[in-house]
Amino acid sequence: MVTERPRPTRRGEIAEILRTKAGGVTETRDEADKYTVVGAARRRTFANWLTPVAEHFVCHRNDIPDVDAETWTVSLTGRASGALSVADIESGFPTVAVAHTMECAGNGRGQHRPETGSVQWGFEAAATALWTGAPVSSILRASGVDPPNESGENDVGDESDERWLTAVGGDPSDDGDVFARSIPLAKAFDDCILAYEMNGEPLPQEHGFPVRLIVPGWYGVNNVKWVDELRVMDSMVVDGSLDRPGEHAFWQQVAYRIHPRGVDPEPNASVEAVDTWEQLEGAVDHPYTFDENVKSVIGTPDGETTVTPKHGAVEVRGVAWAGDDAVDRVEISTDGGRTWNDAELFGPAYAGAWRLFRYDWRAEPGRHVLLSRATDELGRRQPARISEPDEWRDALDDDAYPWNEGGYAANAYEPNAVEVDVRG
Ligand SMILES: Nc1nc2c(c(=O)[nH]1)N[C@H]1C(S)=C(S)[C@@H](COP(=O)(O)O)O[C@H]1N2
Ligand SMILES: [Mo]
Repeated sequence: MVTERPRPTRRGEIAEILRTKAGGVTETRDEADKYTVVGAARRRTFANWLTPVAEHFVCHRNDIPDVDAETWTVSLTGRASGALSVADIESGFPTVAVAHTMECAGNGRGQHRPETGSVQWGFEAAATALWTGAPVSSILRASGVDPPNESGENDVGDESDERWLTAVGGDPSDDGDVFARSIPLAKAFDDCILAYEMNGEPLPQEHGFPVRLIVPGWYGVNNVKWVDELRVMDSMVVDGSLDRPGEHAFWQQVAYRIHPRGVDPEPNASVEAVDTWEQLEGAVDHPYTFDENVKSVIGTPDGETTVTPKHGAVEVRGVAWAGDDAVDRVEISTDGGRTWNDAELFGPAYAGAWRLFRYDWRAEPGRHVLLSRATDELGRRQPARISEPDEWRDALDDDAYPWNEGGYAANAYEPNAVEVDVRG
């Protein structure tokens, strides 16, 4: 399996995306020259709840497929059966919309020291959009799949139901790794959709046209673009799971696993815990990047211009999210982390999407370092920094996020500080 090969065509894709997104995004450095990656160009993207398509980051490994929406089909396989055209998906099922904060599991990788290679994201690979489509639960019921349990209460990670939904992308893979990702069937039934619109516009090519999976509150990688197969299985995808050529397990079992240096994670059929943080705390040896860890980013002031207080105050505004858990609290420091004050949460509160926060800062003239840190409803607070390599899980006891070889799921707050000049 060769996964280090550069992909020359990514340059053309990035140029085209930069053109259509007209300044809303900027290119991010990819050490390996493999990914099509652009992220929010300005910190101010994080001062708003809804991210315009033009400011929404893009991340993928293979070329965008050349799609004919008239002939595209989504095959239902494994314990499901049938095939759906795009027209079937649009008109044969209820139309719903979900809000979803998409965050690349590699967001924050560029904050690891030493560097971990690959795409050097800071905090720019996160965005919230409204996605319109058909509920996965409706599609699966219609294709003969029993819901996870009779009560209809889908407890995500419920160990009594070991079934998984594997979504497969129709993107061509030059190194033979099929883009396939598995999520527990309970999550799929709970709130996932097959989306064909983004913020009320037809799904753009680079975001998965004609249909993509949306997994609210779960890391970007689970949100398979250009879906052409949904397979209901008794385990996560492993090599040989699919009826198609190529390697099937790379994106689930090798890449996007959180592990220390020099480790090759073992593939698993299933896991004891789905919640990424619970896995990190010890439930799973080398965690899978499923739901997003609690995190926050200040959007304004953005540090680019000197600010003038109004009536003595400057509004500090930003966003905080916690995957499919709720954000409980956001604290702001305006003195580099010495003291903290509670911010107010406001605006929409959809499961799987970020919250806005604001704080009235009585700002004195001079230069100040602003920080935000969020706590989720389970009491888990963002760590201050990313650890040294090799501390692994012990880092968590030391208010640090474990440095890991793939640079995944980092949620430390100090690297996202903003320096602000206040006019006298
Ligand atoms: N088919 C397919 N789906 C994919 C990918 C990919 O390479 N191929 N990249 C994933 C990753 S790593 C991320 S972070 C999200 C990004 O979604 P966006 O480009 O719409 O922001 O798409 C995911 N879905
Ligand atoms: Mo990603």
